[in-house]
Amino acid sequence: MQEVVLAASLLAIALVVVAFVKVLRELGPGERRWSGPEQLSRLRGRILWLSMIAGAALALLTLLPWPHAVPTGPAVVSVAVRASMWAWELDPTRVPVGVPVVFHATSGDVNHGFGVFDPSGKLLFQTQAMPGWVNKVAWTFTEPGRYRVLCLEYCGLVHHGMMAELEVLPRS
Ligand SMILES: [Cu+2]
Repeated sequence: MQEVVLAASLLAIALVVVAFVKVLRELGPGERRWSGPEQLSRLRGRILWLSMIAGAALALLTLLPWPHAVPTGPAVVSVAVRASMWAWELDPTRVPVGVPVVFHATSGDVNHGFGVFDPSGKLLFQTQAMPGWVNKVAWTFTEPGRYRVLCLEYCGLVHHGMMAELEVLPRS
């Protein structure tokens, strides 16, 4: 499924690039310039191209490492996550530090956003909790402590009250 989305996205990006290049080629030399002095116009053009190339490179970097394999094996801890209006059910609610934890997130009613925050309140990772679908997300906690689960997608009146706690236990 992710491969299909990636292929469709790349195809759409390629179409936009083709259209952009076609328009650029059809413009006359005078039309290609921005108004203002020639040198400033060229500088603006270079800045535009550089920022587009840097943006594309940064976007590609976010895809690495590819494929986004979810770790498996005996060392992996699985946590079942079930969202519903307006509560989280996590099973188990305690996980060990330093071990890959794979969260299997789903929902019993509408879409929710499964977000896990560290004890200082920083968002570590998130995925959608959707009805009829299980999204997997893996995380290795490096510090023991009490982590908070909050809903990141508005899902009705008591959305703000959708909280749960996940305890990360120190190595025994
Ligand atoms: Cu919600």
